[in-house]
Amino acid sequence: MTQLKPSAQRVQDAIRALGYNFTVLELADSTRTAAEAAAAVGCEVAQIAKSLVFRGEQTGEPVLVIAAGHHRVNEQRIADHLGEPIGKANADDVREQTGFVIGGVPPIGHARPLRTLIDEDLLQFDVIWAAAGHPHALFQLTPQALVAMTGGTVVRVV
Ligand code: 5CA
Repeated sequence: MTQLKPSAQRVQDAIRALGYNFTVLELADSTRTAAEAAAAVGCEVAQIAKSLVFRGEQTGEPVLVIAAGHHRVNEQRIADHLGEPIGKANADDVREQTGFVIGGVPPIGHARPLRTLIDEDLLQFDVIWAAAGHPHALFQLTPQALVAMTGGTVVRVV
């Protein structure tokens, strides 16, 4: 088996450390966007668990929203869950908070623990796919494992 890039290996290690055996795949095709990721593995865009970082405008606290690939997250809904207005994190914030670059941000294995909200629509699928550290890396998992691994709260995001 070929060696994973270091950022993908970090995700693979984090998966194992959490007690799961999902396998990180590095693909020739780009998986930078949800649409590209879905095309690369042959699933519905809705089965791509995309990781979006926001921050509370009052507390500055980051929050990770893991949304179904076809959804545009309603920031007001997230604000309602958190009890403060939120804004989208910029690329530098994303990197600082997660340790990964946009297009490869995984749901786990971050630089620091992140409060996590999970799109309820991901739970309808048997399997879903998430980014695994860089824009050509993904892993397949179950929605139940996503919830358990992240300790996230399942909410409506649209
Ligand atoms: N690897 C794919 C599928 S999992 C992926 O990571 N897709 S994603 O949608 O989760 O990541 C891209 C997301 O990063 C976009 O949906 C967008 O919310 C966010 N993003 C893209 N560009 C920026 C930017 N310049 N600043 C802040 N966030 C951005």
